[in-house]
Amino acid sequence: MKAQCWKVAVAMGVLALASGCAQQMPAPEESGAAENVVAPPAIDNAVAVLHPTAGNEVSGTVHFAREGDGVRVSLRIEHLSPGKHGFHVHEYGDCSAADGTSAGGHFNPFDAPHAARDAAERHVGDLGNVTADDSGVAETEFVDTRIALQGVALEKAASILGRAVIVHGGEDDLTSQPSGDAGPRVACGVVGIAAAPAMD
Ligand SMILES: [Cu+2]
Ligand SMILES: [Zn+2]
Repeated sequence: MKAQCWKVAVAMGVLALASGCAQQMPAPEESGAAENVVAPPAIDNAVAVLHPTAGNEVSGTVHFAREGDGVRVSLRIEHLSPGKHGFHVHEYGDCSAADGTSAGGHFNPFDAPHAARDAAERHVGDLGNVTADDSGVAETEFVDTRIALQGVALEKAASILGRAVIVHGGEDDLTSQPSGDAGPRVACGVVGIAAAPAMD
């Protein structure tokens, strides 16, 4: 970049680069490998499509959307037994095992105890329970400030991209270690990057 251009760039920020000065920048191919490494973009939306583990029929969709200082979780899960079911983010985005155990334990990057979603100390993945009605459907939404999406930096929060959402056959008692004694894993889905929701 020529010296004149630097002065304009300093004065105007990136706008200068977007206009005339940009044409004097070296093309990316010419500038060496290091400059082809870009910071990961911020992610505003993610989704986990839940598939049943062996012997179960539980399925559903969980949407994650950045909202203020947190992430809004919106879910609909079907074919559950009526009542409460443990609902967590587990460490690995691997639903390959028939019983879902390949997803590992609860996502716990800060070495905290298992606890309720509103506890001061908890696994990042501790999202408590979802409650299915008499027809086996759980449908709810809430905002959580401990799970995050890429590009969000909150205290004691961590990105859940690439991890797995697990739904359990039983209720998370919110106290038993290490995972709330919530019973078998009945559905599993990997958290992936999603498009922004379509506007109505
Ligand atoms: Cu779990
Ligand atoms: Zn936990």
